[in-house]
Amino acid sequence: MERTLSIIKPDGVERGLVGEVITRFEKAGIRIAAMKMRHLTKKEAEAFYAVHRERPFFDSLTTYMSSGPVVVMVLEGDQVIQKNREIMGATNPADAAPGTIRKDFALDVEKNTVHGSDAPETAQKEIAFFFSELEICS
Ligand code: YYY
Ligand code: MG
Repeated sequence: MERTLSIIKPDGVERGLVGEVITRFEKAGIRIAAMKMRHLTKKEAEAFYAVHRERPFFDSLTTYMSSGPVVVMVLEGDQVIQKNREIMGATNPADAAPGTIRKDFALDVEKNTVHGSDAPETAQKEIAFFFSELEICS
């Protein structure tokens, strides 16, 4: 059993896609173990995406991620890190496979509707960024 962090980004919340995204997870047999809504500060968004600090898109990305509320979830399941990445699709919706969340809903490479951890170490770090162990229902 594995855990990953999922975020429905401001463009997803604003366009009323929360239910649609969660439905896709649940239909894939993924369990939601924790969930909350947050409006990140710019500083929090910068801390969350610190690994991208040197990238040219960092300021725009963190301004966008703090522009409105997000829904943050811990997903649980067998190989859920990889499974979630598959359901999300490629970072750039132009490259995303048909039937993925990003192909169906992302507006562009920045406003791409969802975040998902990319490896076990990052999943652990990202979950701890938002949730205490007590908030996770295993
Ligand atoms: O993990 P994933 O979200 O698929 O992509 P990352 O390469 O980790 O980039 C994080 C985040 O940064 C991406 O979801 C949108 C934004 N971004 C961007 O705005 N422009 C790029 N050229 C690459 C990434
Ligand atoms: Mg990433």
